[in-house]
Amino acid sequence: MTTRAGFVALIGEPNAGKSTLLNQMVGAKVSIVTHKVQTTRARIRGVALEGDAQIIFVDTPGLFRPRRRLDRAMVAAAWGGAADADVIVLMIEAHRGVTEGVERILETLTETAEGRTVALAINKIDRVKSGVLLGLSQDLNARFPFAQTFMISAEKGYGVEDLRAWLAGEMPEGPWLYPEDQIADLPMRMIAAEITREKLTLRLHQELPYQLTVETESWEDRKDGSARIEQTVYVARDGHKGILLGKKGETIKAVGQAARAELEEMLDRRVHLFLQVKVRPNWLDEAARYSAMGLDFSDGNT
Ligand SMILES: Nc1nc2c(ncn2[C@@H]2O[C@H](COP(=O)(O)OP(=O)(O)OP(=O)(O)O)[C@@H](O)[C@H]2O)c(=O)[nH]1
Ligand SMILES: [Mg+2]
Repeated sequence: MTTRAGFVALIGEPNAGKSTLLNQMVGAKVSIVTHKVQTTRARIRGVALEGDAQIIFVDTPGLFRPRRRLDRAMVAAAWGGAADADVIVLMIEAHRGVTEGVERILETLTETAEGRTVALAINKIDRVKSGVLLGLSQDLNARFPFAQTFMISAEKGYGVEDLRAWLAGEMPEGPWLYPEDQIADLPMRMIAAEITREKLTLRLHQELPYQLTVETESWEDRKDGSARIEQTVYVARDGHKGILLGKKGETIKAVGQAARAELEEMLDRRVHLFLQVKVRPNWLDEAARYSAMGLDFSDGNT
């Protein structure tokens, strides 16, 4: 049997639904999802099989105008993912249409993606009347030579199979790159940290989710089959620590419970999760924090 294998980068504005699509393609939660922008911080791979093809989806951080070092490193990671991929899928939100952000992405694609296979996925079609889709698709196709256009709902799964089947056909011939049963290549320690960050992002308001990072400090597989996991949440200010802890530690407790419940389900075993909050005013400029997130610190240089 001839096999195929290749990389598909999912790019788009923050919140476009890239991580939701990755999870839908893989059939499991590999990348965290929230209703807030800039949830994904680094490239996250998920593996899907379609007939004789192994498709390695690369979820990327959203593309936006970066302000901080972390933002720049995230945007660089996203474009880096696109540069390495066999196929790029640009995701657009149907109800938002061609925003300024989308225009900027199309400009960069025009400059950098010459001769590459770029597909358009108009996502969240469940949020619009079908009448608007044709016009949006025509508008976008007039702006960039997309190889193919798909109308999808990453969340509901509409159109996702068609997209996957088409992508499989675009994959170059070659041996599979991951074992057949592997769906992700992020270390479990990192997935565990991401899950905690997802729960923090869901619970905290305004700027706070963007001012913190989570690292797994230790992971002990115990004799009784349970896992003991210690994590540190780094925040930049004393005030943030107070908000994170909440009254009588209620907030951090609720976050820990939600993260633990999800980890237990994912790992199918008992989990003891310990969260510690550390104030580290300069964590956003510390190289070690970036490598823990899977980002290149030097990408943040101006
Ligand atoms: N209604 C609707 N909501 C969707 C769909 N796909 C994703 N969403 C929602 O859109 C929000 C953002 O989804 P994500 O998958 O985190 O988006 P993202 O592109 O990965 O965002 P960043 O990581 O911030 O760049 C979440 O609340 C999703 O549930 C869809 O097809 N329909
Ligand atoms: Mg994401």
